[in-house]
Amino acid sequence: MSETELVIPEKLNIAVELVDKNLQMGRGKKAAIYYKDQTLTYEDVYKSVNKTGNALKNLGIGMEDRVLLLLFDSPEFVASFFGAIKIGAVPIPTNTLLKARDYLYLLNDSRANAAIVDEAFVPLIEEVRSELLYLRHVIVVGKAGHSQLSYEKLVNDASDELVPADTGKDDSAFWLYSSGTTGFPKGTVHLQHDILVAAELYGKGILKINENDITFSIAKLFFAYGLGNGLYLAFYAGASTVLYPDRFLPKVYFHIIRQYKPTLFFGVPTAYGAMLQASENMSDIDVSSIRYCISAGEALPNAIFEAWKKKFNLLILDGIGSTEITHIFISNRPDDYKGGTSGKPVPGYEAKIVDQDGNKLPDGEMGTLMIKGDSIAAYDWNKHKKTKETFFGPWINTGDKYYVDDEGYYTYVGRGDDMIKAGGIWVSPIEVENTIMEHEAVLECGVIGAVDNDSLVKPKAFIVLKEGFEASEALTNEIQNYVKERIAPYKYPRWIDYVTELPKTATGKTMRFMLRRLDEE
Ligand code: 3UK
Repeated sequence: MSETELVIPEKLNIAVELVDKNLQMGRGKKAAIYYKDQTLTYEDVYKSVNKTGNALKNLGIGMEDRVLLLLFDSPEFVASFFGAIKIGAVPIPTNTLLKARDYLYLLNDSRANAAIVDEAFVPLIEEVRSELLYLRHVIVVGKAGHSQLSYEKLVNDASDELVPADTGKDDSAFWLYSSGTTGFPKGTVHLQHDILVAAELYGKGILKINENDITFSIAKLFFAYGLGNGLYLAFYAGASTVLYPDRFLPKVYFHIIRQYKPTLFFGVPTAYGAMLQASENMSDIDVSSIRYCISAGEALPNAIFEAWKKKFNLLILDGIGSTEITHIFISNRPDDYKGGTSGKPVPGYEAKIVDQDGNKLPDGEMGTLMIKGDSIAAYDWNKHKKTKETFFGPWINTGDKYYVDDEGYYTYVGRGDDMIKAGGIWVSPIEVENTIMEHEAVLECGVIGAVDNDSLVKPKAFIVLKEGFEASEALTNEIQNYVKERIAPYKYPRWIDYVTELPKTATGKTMRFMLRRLDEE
């Protein structure tokens, strides 16, 4: 589609565009969400959104107030996300894999005055509650305690009619926290029109999503990737989505596919690798409903792309997206793909590869990938310097190193910073290093991304031990568990190398690029 076809109205509330519009289009009785053994129609969703919006309003929450969501993929997530947006408040879907200290940081940094949390997370919130500076209401999906409010009760008591807040296309709509190099995540501020642009350009433009589609995403809704796949790409087209609240295992993916018959399957490279392996001893696989598989989060190795095509006769369309750009902006497409590459820019976005001074490089040369497009976030909350380093007028610096070949395909080469993408999820080496450093045996350490047998990147630690401690498998296990207990478990180092010293700059900073070179040898 050309940019001119998408007209963004001045007055815009994205909850109305994605929910109410479907009723206006006669889809009230159509399935919007498949969840466990329930089917929720667009009318069901519309009412639950209105009720949740009213429930928040009744608590005094209004325009621009932040509402943190700590929820599993569920109808309550959808109602809370759009309910908040509909009243002009700003939902912040939050990673459910974190620890109490992380939630303390997120709640204080965002100054959310309400949080809607699943009962499973109540102990984590209560653990830090006395340190929370701004949070006024803890609304619990499930069993609420003394100092909390019951989501169910608030929603039951609320009206199912709600006039949307008078928001414009450039009002804040939602935030997503994304890990930064320092270890502290940054709140990425998205506006009302960002989702509209992403859904039109990528969802309709590349995937040709229509109301007959059923999407299924293994990336959860709290990830920018999952939020698109599992929610707004589907709702924008009046399609249906399968939501699954629990942890995934490769076999479970296949069972869900057989049960709900999705037409679009969204995975990450690590999951495709694990599914290929699990499929070896499964006899009840049926993927015949799938039109295309999609991969993002990290580069899809060509070997996985080829093996999947051979085994299931299905294409995996690799595309690169980011939290800041809302969704995928360079992608392979059904009729134009090349394994091992991210494909070509999604029409409506522009890409350029630049050198250190920001000058465009000739094709074939590796440099920093810059993107221009109208779904790019407005700024990073309360991070002025980071905002200046990232956003350049209509362009954004992705922080990724790419080159474009003579056929126009973009190939990912690596990050421009030390950040690690493991299983499609950000890991800050500094956060892992700081945690390992607290272990009594550790004198110094450096963490980098290293590749496994599937060519996928995972955290690896280089450790200098204190005098009196000896390297052993038992110590490795101990340090790995130590990390898992203290920070989100997926951040633990999969390998540990014990060394006598770390490469350092003159000022004493660990040179991670030297460790990466060491690792490649
Ligand atoms: C890396 C990729 C190579 C790259 C995301 C789809 O991953 C998403 O967002 P995040 O903010 O991370 C963004 C960064 O991840 N990356 C993502 N996809 C690819 N590298 N090939 C890929 N296909 O470093 C990028 O800057 O977590 C993915 C849709 C929405 C998203 N937010």
